[in-house]
Amino acid sequence: MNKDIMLRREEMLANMCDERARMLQDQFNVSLNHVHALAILVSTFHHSKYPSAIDQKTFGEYTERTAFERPLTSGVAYALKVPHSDREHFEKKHGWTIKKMETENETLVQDRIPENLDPAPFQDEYAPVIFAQETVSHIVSIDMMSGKEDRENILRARATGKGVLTSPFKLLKSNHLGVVLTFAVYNANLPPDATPEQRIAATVGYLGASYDVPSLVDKLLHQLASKQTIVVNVYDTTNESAPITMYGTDVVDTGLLRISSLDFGDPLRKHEMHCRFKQRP
Ligand code: WA2
Repeated sequence: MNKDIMLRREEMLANMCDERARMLQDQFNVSLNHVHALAILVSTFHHSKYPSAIDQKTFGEYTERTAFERPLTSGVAYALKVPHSDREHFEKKHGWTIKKMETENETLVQDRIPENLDPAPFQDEYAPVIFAQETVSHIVSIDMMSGKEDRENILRARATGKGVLTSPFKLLKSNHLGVVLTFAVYNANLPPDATPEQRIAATVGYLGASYDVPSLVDKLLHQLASKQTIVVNVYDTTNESAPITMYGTDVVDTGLLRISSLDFGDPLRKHEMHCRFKQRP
């Protein structure tokens, strides 16, 4: 093929891929900022006001009405930090027991409603969801610390004060891989240089958002007229030797490959977008 045409093809693929990567990154960043603001909302109107100005109904309505501000998210929820010593009092007050997250035996577990889940076994502390957007109401009363990915996120979010992301994993009641973004909620306005110990001690809860990556990225890419031209894959490349596919199907080698970088704001996680033309020239 003509060298000039080859170069232009390469440039075209690079531009299309970079544009899509930037769109995805920007939309993620927009929703990250709004999830952060929700964490401050809960701190202000639930923890710093007596009596609290937020209950499930208020939280459900507010998060549903502001869902347009959080592109790519499938739902937001708030989990409370409950030490074991407070468990009995907490369960009496809410009229339900803290439930264990069950991920094994998917088909059966997927259909279970919270009332039928097993109580969480003894732990030093729990993170039961007390408020949820309608779209993720199935996680209310579940101890988020009983799920591996959610637990790691909670521990890292509260020690750092930053928004943190999980590796891709299968979300509850979803057939897709997704990720969870978590912000800790503190009972005081901590200085930016607070130590992890001070942060952990000041933690009162965790505001989280779930991202059903395949359906949400699909929606985003459909807004652009490129579906017929290029194939897009998104990977979690945190472990360079074992990338995890977050979006897209098996790769067919059609010659050119463009890798655009993606930054979702969590320095511990690395992501990439890979683009190819659908057809060989
Ligand atoms: N949200 C929705 N679906 C899930 C999930 C989750 N976590 N985990 C597994 N499936 C309340 O970080 C605190 C949300 C966890 C926040």
